[in-house]
Amino acid sequence: MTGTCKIEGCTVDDTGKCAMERDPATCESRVGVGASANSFAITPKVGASEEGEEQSQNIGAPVLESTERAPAFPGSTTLGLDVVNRLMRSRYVTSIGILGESNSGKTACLVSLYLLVSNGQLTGWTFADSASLTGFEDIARAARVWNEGQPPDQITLHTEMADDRQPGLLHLRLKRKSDGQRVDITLPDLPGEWTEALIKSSRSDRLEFMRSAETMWLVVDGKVLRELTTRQGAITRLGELLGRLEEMTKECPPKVIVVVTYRDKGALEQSIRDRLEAEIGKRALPVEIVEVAPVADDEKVCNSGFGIEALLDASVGAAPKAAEFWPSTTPMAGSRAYLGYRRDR
Ligand SMILES: Nc1nc2c(ncn2[C@@H]2O[C@H](COP(=O)(O)OP(=O)(O)OP(=O)(O)O)[C@@H](O)[C@H]2O)c(=O)[nH]1
Ligand SMILES: [Mg+2]
Repeated sequence: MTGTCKIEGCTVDDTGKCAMERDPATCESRVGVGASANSFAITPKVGASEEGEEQSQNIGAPVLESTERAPAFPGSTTLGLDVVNRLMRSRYVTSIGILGESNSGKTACLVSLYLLVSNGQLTGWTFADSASLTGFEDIARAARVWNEGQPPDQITLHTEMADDRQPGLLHLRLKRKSDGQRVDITLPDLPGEWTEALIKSSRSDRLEFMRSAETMWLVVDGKVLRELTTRQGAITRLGELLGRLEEMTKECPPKVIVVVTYRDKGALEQSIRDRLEAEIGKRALPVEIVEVAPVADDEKVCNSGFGIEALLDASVGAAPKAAEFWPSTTPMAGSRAYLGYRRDR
């Protein structure tokens, strides 16, 4: 006898295979199987009915269990540099760089530009296309959430990057009404910390992509500039930022636009403007000052979106004046040099 089987050499206990090639559960040679063999004979019937019920319940259910997966991180809705590079290979794209401290109004300018162009409220431009509509929608969403008819305190939220080292870019294709020219622009939405790190510690590795920018917006918080106690600090930091930028873009200096927000608090006083210009004058970069109000608290002073079109025109250039097709030139006496040549001799 071997194990539970009476037959010498049967390995049913180890291998599960009966030496007599019978069903191990019902083989009579196995010790103690007789009784259980009967129960085996009955149970399959009960099991079969249960199984049948179970099967009928499972009709229409998914055939395979879904595998347990860790939730994926949401994809970035702004464009990565690789996508923008591909875009730039296919057509001319004007790259605009945006720098500015936290809460200066960088994102608000982007939201305002997007809302103005998507609602057809720019006089000289119309919307043609965008490769990052969801990116614009994401930053514009907060502007649409009103509390019982009141606009929110914060129109935009502090910009946070999914990847602290990779910039996210937004793309717009606009059609200039005056000459029908289509212009592609890319604009980054970066957190203010990137600019603050550039000013404080000259950290510019993350801003490498901005070296190719044709135009650079340096956004300055107009509220801080208007406040006497914070004014000098803001002007000094702007000067330092201009210095860093000059250093960064030595080979190909961009056109710089100092964008002063909070125009809804009134036009910048001449004395503040003079001090700004004096600080700017210390640098070699060409700089223009544009006052904007992407969001206006007081619409009596100016509407939301004030100055954004001027900023766009200053960034991509207004349409060149069309040359007169056939200018009439009345000949002046003695001006026909060829015919008059040596006539006097
Ligand atoms: N009234 C008024 N509010 C403004 C103006 N510009 C910006 N704001 C407000 O300032 C807040 C901060 O502006 P953001 O555009 O988020 O600032 P940011 O530079 O993107 O800030 P970070 O993302 O933190 O770097 C916004 O929620 C607006 O409500 C403006 O011209 N007028
Ligand atoms: Mg922001």
